[in-house]
Amino acid sequence: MHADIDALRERIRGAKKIVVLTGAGVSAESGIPTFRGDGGLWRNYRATDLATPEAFARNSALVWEFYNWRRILISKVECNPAHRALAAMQKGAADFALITQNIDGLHLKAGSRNVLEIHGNIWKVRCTHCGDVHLEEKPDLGTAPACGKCGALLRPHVVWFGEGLDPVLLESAYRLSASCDLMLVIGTSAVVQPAASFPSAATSSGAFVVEINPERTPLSASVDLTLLGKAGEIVPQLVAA
Ligand code: BJW
Ligand code: ZN
Repeated sequence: MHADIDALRERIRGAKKIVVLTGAGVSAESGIPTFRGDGGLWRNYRATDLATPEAFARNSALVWEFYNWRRILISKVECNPAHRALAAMQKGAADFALITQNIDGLHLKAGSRNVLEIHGNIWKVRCTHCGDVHLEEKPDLGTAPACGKCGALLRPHVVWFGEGLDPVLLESAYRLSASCDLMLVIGTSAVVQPAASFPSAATSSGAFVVEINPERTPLSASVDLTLLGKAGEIVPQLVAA
């Protein structure tokens, strides 16, 4: 493991273009529950069952309760060593982009730039009628927040199952993945598409792909290196002087 980390640190130093793909595991050590696995439950609902347009159509108040609960939680947590180390890694890199599936905004808060939030941002809301998107800073928006422009129901500006990703972001994410020489895949179960396909786009283009996760994932068999461990413990070692 130490030899792997030393070699990877050298590889990071020499890379022309680094792309990092993150998932919920990178925020786990900040105290934000992941979607799958232990602690992925909320009031007897699976988080993934509430992250759907069908759930919102059936019971928008319940979905808003879930998102308000997460907004309140996220408003109270701090970035962790993994977020900070990725921001530091970017400072020393020639070309660096960070693609995140997380909606918590913690990469930006830690100082990362060139961040593609492909599943949206929990601090943004979108009108279900006029489509207006804006930031709402107050954590608890109640169970039926209304659009200031047209009065219709607002929804979180996030991407639920069955919804398409922003085509501009999606195209950028694929282009970045297929043009980097090093990709780090951190804290994702790699089961949700299309994000789970970015590493293979990188591999196909000849990039060296590294996975950092305490558990093996469907990606583990095809990446060049798996570092088994917590993001907050491993990532800082990759940027240590
Ligand atoms: C640690 C750690 C520590 C713990 N350190 N690590 C092709 C094949 C099959 C299905 C599909 C397909 N294409 C599309 C689909 C359907 C679907 C899908 O992928 N389903 C699969 C589950 C089967 N995909 C979609 O619907 C997507 N839309 C789409 O493709 O649209 C096509 C379309 C085109 C045109 C018109 C219409 C449609 C959209 C997917 C949106 C996902 N949304 C969510 C909710 C976002 C909002 C919110 O957060 O509330 O995104 S679901 C949830 O999963 C969330 C996450 O971003 C996403 C990924 O989860 P992630 O980050 O990997 O978290 P976990 O919990 O799964 O894993 C955590 C990992 O961390 C674990 O591995 C731990 O071991 C690890 N870990 N502690 C490091 N300390
Ligand atoms: Zn509106």
